[in-house]
Amino acid sequence: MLEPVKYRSIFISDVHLGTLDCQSNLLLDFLESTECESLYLVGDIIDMQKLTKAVYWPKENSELINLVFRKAKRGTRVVYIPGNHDAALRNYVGNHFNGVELKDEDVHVTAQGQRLLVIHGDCLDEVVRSMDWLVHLGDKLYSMIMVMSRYYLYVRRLFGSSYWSFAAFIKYKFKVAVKYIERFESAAARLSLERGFDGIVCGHIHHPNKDDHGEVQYLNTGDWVEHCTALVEDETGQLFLINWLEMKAMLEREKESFPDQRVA
Ligand SMILES: [Mn+2]
Repeated sequence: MLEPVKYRSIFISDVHLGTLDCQSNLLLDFLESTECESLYLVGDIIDMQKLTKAVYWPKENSELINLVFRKAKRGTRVVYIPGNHDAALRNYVGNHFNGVELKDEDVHVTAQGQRLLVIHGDCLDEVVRSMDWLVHLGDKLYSMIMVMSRYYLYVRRLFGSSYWSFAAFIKYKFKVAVKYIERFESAAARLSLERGFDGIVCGHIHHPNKDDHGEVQYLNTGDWVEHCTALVEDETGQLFLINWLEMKAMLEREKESFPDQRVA
């Protein structure tokens, strides 16, 4: 076991515990390998929406929850900001559970004095919603085209080869997704600016990113379904977006190169 990496704060979101895709074993590994003063759970941690339909709860999920409570007990400030998949917890905002604070939003002040608004981000859906129909239309079109592709040769013969291009459709779909992300990011940055913050930390769209939008910083923690990312702040107040799989590989390589330094 490597010595835990120390951070001032750690932000994670979109873990979706209770779904098959959740990488709870990797998150468990990440939280066991790190220590911090503040741990922000930025929404969609427990997927209560999915759990009401089917229960999928491997033992790592319980271990993970126990570890978070243990960290809170040992003095880590743990803030849980419910998202849309764990919205039921919003009824308990303002309460503490075993040292875990439940909040609608929070303000994090970095060691450099930057004031960051911390929200899950589903409140921005309203602003971005106008794109929704386009995304859904894209999905519908995609399934339709998948079915149609079985008859591709037939269709081609019927209408000529230039009737439609699958590659062009994929390109279009990608453009819609990119546009959606861009709109979410600028809506978040705008909110941060309007409310007088230096930046915004959010999740929700499963797209990790750290970017400057004019005067404000946009920080998205990503997710533990696909990306396995976290936003971390070091002692000096610098913020980094880390990918746990890449970082773990790097730490292990370091340990191999300097074995003595790690013995303590
Ligand atoms: Mn969400």
